Amino acid sequence: MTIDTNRTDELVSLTESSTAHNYHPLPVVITEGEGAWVTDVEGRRYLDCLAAYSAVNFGHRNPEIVDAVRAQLDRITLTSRAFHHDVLGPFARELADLAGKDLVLPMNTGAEAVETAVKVARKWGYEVKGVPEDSATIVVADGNFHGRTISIVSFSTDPVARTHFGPFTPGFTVVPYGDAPSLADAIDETTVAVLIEPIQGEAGVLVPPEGYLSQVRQLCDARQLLFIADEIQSGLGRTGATFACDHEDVVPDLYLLGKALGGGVVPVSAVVGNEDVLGVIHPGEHGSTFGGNPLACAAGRAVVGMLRTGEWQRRATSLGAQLMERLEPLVGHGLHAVRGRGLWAGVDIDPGLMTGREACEALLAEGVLVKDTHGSTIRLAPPLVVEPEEIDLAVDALARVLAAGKR
Ligand code: IF1
Repeated sequence: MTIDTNRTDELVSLTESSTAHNYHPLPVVITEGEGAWVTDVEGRRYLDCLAAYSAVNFGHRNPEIVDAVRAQLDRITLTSRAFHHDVLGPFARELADLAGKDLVLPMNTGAEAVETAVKVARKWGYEVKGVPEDSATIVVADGNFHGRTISIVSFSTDPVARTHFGPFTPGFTVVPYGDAPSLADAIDETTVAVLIEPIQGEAGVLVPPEGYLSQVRQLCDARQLLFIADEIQSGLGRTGATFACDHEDVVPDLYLLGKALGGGVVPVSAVVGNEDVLGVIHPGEHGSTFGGNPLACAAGRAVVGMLRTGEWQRRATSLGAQLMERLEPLVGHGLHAVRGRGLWAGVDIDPGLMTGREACEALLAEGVLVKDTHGSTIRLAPPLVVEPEEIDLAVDALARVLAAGKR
């Protein structure tokens, strides 16, 4: 049966003729979503195993989040921070309490949270630690992904993210990820912070060696540095804990949150920390038009409320165990390796079999949406509402794709 793809083709060419080509999407045009499933303009359904890079942890159009946002839409959506509004205080207190911290600095995108943290760390370095003015350095890890702004790509190690975007922002030192001794060696009198992802997402869901986060924490304590954990992708339930740092009982000085904090409905990000760090920022020194807006805070409150009971974290743990149990037997049968934590897996396909993109296209034809990272690695991160039988469906589809690729 030939499927009519006119509508898809029409919309793809309209998009491609009307937008800058900063992405190379798979040839699917999505028009609806609910829970872990999306539907394209031809009426075909797909299991979404990307969840917008963990921004849709709670499922497409989660009813609790949509209801909270819908109610806020009928009250007020934006005041700017020139005035108070009645949702920011409750949201910030509830989020700070979830993180065991004093204060929240609300922003919108993950990159803004990262940029905010860089500014806070530098200011803290000059005003609290006493680092000489304009000399602050921050240690970051190779393979990092923290966003797309000029300062953030200044410390990226991915040529695709950096080429022809110079000149770059100084003040960053790159060390191998997961290697505490090299981190120790990189610290000097100008160092003010260490910024890392507790699990590297874009690098392919790289879980650092057990104890690495604790070593980073100890080094930061010993050398009076801020430990900044970018939990924008790893946080808020994805790894089976509220924060990925929780797996080592490590508490960073600043949590960077985003993506799922807005429930996949509105952009919400935040820098969460204690007064002795975030207190270096005074009125007029930092902010954003939409940061902490009522609509964002309504979504954020719903998300924080959902995370408070631990059920979403437990769900990610059990579904993640099932996912890994199903993936592991494929190693040596088309897969080179699988790794991950909670409901988040990085899958290295045998490069001789197919590229990551080819795997994504083949899985698309099987009704499963995934995204490659680099080379032949794909990530699997369905919304945490996914059902056990749907985990099986996704892995069965991958097994079929690998078997077909072998011929
Ligand atoms: C794209 C992946 C890319 C992030 C971490 C900060 C940010 C991100 C750990 C910035 C954003 C997104 C960006 C998006 C695709 C996705 C991504 F890593 F998740 F896979 F690009 F590498 N810290 N990651 O993962 O947050 O400003 O985007 O809200 O740029 O295509 P943002």
